[in-house]
Amino acid sequence: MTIQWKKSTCPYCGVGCGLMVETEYGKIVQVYGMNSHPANKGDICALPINYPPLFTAEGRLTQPMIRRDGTLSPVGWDEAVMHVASGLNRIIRRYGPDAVAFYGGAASFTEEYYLINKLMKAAIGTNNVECTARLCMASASMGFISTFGADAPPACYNDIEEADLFFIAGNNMAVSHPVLFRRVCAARIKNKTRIIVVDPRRSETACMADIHLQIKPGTDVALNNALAYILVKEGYVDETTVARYTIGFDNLKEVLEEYPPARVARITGCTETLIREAACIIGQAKKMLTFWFQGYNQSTQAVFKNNTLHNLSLLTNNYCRPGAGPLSITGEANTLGCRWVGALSHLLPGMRMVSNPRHRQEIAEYWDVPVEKIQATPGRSILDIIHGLHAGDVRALWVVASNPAASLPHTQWVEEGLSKAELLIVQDIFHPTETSMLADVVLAGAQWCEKTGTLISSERRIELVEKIIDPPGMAKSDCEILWLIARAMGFRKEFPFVSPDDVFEEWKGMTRGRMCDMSGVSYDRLRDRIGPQLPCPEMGHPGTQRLFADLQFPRPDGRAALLARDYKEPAETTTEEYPFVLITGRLACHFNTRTRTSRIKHLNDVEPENFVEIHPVDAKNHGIAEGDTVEVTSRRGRVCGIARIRSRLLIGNLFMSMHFGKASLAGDDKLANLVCNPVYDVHSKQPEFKYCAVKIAKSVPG
Ligand SMILES: Nc1nc2c(c(=O)[nH]1)N[C@H]1C(S)=C(S)[C@@H](COP(=O)(O)OP(=O)(O)OC[C@H]3O[C@@H](n4cnc5c(=O)[nH]c(N)nc54)[C@H](O)[C@@H]3O)O[C@H]1N2
Ligand SMILES: Nc1nc2c(c(=O)[nH]1)N[C@H]1C(S)=C(S)[C@@H](COP(=O)(O)OP(=O)(O)OC[C@H]3O[C@@H](n4cnc5c(=O)[nH]c(N)nc54)[C@H](O)[C@@H]3O)O[C@H]1N2
Ligand code: SF4
Ligand SMILES: [Mo]
Repeated sequence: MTIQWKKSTCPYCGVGCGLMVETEYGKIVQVYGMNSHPANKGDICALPINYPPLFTAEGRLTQPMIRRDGTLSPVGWDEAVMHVASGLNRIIRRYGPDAVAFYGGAASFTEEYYLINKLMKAAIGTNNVECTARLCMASASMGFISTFGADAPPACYNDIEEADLFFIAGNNMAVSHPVLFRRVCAARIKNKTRIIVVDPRRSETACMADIHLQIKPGTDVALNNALAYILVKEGYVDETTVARYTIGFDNLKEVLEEYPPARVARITGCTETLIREAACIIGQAKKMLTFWFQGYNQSTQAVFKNNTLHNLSLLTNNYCRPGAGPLSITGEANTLGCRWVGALSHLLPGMRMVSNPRHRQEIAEYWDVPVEKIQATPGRSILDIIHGLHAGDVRALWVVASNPAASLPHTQWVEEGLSKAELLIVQDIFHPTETSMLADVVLAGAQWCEKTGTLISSERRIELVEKIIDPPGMAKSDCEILWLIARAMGFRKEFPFVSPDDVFEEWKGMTRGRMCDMSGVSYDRLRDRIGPQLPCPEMGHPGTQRLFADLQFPRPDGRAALLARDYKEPAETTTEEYPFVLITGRLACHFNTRTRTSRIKHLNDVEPENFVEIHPVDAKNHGIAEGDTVEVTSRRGRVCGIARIRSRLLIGNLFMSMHFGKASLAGDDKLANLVCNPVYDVHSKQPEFKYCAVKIAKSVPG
């Protein structure tokens, strides 16, 4: 047959849209939305529909490379694998296991992270395993754990059509999750579902809102507390019902006294009337569905923002019923799978924690290693890995499917750290990327449709993504590269795998009886069929649509915690010298660091260069006209962009996209992270990408 169709799942964002991939004479020619998929029902956005050029795009890695005399030169796999394995072993022998670290992207398959966890946390004996979930979902994860007792997103997409109110905070879903946003918009028209948006910009999403609370950046905790204050004072809280499934109400009430709407109006810059109106809509709603994202997660108050949002759902009994609850959408395709397989330095596979002795024991038994081999303290978070590289405590870093030189804050500091590594291994599908340019070894991976593995979407749905075509040249699947290196390091017995299916079967055993139970899942079950929502404990089990429907939470007393959280200002405040707040975020036509979307003409032509959004009043005061090149400078660096004068911003705020790095011909001064602040929320270790103090000036040519 010359033309064939194969089911797949989108490799970009965490909505997990079902796709159909068409091959003609063995080449991928088209990608469509899958009509029968429950997430997207045939819909698709601009990113995957434009994927096919990427299979033959310029810069595609087809074989490994090793740096010699300053230059990266092509080598065979045997040499590359031996070089990496002996380099890692040498560093471990000389400096101990914690001198090596791993960092990966959260679009990688769960199987890939299972292998890396086993290699690092059991075979080598370090917990230095991190992934981009740290930049993306670590705060949502800690928010769930502190309020409900487990990192278990309870709601599902079908709640969208059931809800009568959407509360969307710091989530520009019109841009970042367009397919889901179209379901939100359809529900708004069909069911008259109301929408409250909280965002310092009048974002594409805010344009659809009944109420837009255009708060000053970073003030969400104060706002959520004021909303809770009004709900309590105006009698919208049924205290007897709430007391049945929560703890902490009295303490919360006491702290809320500090947040009367008049005070919070001053903190947030929103009027008291608007805050009261929003609170009344929440109080009257029967089914409120909440969405939140990087406007919450990427801040030094991130976990508190999450907690105070969950307070609103719990106080109004908007929990675990169809249409009501927190619907936490993830960023990259497998960010939930990454969390559940333990791809962060404080986690172990199957929703376990390194600090929990019982969890360590269970994992050690399963992996047949002495329990002492698994360290009892969390490894370094990614920013702490960069600190470690600077200090010489971390000597080797292995990066797979991520581009930290472009995506971490304070680029110069990150690049200097990466350059200090004795061994920097970068496993990507393209070269050069900002990170691969600094590598000692570059490993050529296979991409989407060229390899097989599983992803878990934001509504806990597991899907199999299968290999449809061969990778180009000598490129290999990430799983194969991982097990080849593990075996070459001496761990043959622990890594006997020959296919991703073998890896899945071993990993699946670790989920038995856990909230991510996938005992009822196999590659055969997933092949050509829609995957179930987890947990799915038995083969015949249909999967689980919603969690905690019985209002029993996995906390010691079975009740969710209403947490009293105080508002604090972001880490860096504006000064006379740095009077502006810079917000960074996303565009519809680019994905993250643009290694892929910059290679797709259709997408790149829409936004070929970075820009700086500025309010008309600020532009006038600084003599800036539309289209001028402007410089944005923080205490750490300087970035340039084309001025876009937009009244959708608040006066004193600027917005830049995060996407434009150095390797993409955009120029080496266009990357927003050159100026961003490398500080994090102490509870989640997620960086504050959404707030830094800057100044602005028109560029003077020459
Ligand atoms: N097209 C496209 N889609 C993507 C991606 C992409 O790169 N391109 N990336 C994917 C990934 S990895 C992720 S994590 C998601 C991210 O998806 P989103 O979080 O929706 O995207 P962002 O643009 O980073 O930020 C969202 C909003 O937060 C607002 N914000 C900033 N500060 C604050 C604040 O203090 N409070 C509040 N309430 N809001 C604030 C910003 O103004 C912005 O509108 O998108 C995913 N989808
Ligand atoms: N200023 C600012 N910075 C941010 C953010 C922000 O809002 N503002 N958001 C943060 C967030 S939420 C995220 S998730 C991160 C994302 O940060 P990154 O993960 O660093 O960004 P990506 O561009 O998604 O990088 C993915 C890399 O994997 C490669 N790749 C793709 N598929 C494969 C594969 O199958 N195998 C291999 N081996 N490689 C592959 C791509 O070529 C690319 O180099 O950025 C963060 N940085
Ligand atoms: S919304 Fe997300 S998962 Fe769906 S097609 Fe677009 S990028 Fe892919
Ligand atoms: Mo993300």
